[in-house]
Amino acid sequence: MTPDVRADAPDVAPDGSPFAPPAAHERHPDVHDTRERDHQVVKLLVTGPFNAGKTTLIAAISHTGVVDTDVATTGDEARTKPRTTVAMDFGTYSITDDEGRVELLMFGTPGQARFAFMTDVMKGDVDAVISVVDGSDESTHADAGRAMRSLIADLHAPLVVAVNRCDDADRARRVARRLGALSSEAVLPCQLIRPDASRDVVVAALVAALERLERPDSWRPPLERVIDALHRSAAVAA
Ligand SMILES: Nc1nc2c(ncn2[C@@H]2O[C@H](COP(=O)(O)OP(=O)(O)O)[C@@H](O)[C@H]2O)c(=O)[nH]1
Ligand SMILES: [Mg+2]
Repeated sequence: MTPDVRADAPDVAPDGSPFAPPAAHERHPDVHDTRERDHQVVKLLVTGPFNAGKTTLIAAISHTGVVDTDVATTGDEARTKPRTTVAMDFGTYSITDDEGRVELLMFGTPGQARFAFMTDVMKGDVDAVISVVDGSDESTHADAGRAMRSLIADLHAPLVVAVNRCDDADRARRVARRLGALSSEAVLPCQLIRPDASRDVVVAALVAALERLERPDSWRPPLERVIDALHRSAAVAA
């Protein structure tokens, strides 16, 4: 039997309840568009293989204690380090000034290949991505390359490659290119064990976000304010 469809019938949801499309102001919003002018959020994804230095980077910047999900490592990985991230690391860096509040949210993915889907989920909704790789341990580069190529496929946010445990810019560039980074992507050699190196990497990611700004011009000042604050905190720490 064909369903009884009347032009004047109210919309009905599949469960039979009355359904009307939400008004424009009720629709689930893009968080960036609806956030109040004086409270902006900037999101960074920190990704890369196991033991590269991701948690160290987030912990160096975060104002709040990093919400980590590190647990005792098992199997072969236990030989590399005793604890490892199994869900997301989460850290924040907030500034409040005359213009209002800007919150930098940093999300760190677990490094093991079995968690690669989390990077795929997150990479579509951040302002920039930091890929941390270990410049000193080539045995990690096969995994790092697979992760990098998968990350870059259909990535719209700008990418900064942080080659950790490395001091040489040429070597860092060579490592990043070998792992699949494009020549247009920023590459930084760094020692993330030093907090100022973490700051430099985060600033580079925010600068890359500024340069690739696809959001309205109103996004420029919040990004610039976070960059300024990070520069100032670096000067104070020095
Ligand atoms: N020597 C040295 N150790 C580092 C550096 N960065 C991180 N580490 C150490 O390497 C280990 C793994 O770092 P972690 O941030 O947990 O790696 P993740 O698995 O990518 O989150 C930790 O014990 C860090 O303290 C670095 O630049 N130099
Ligand atoms: Mg970690």
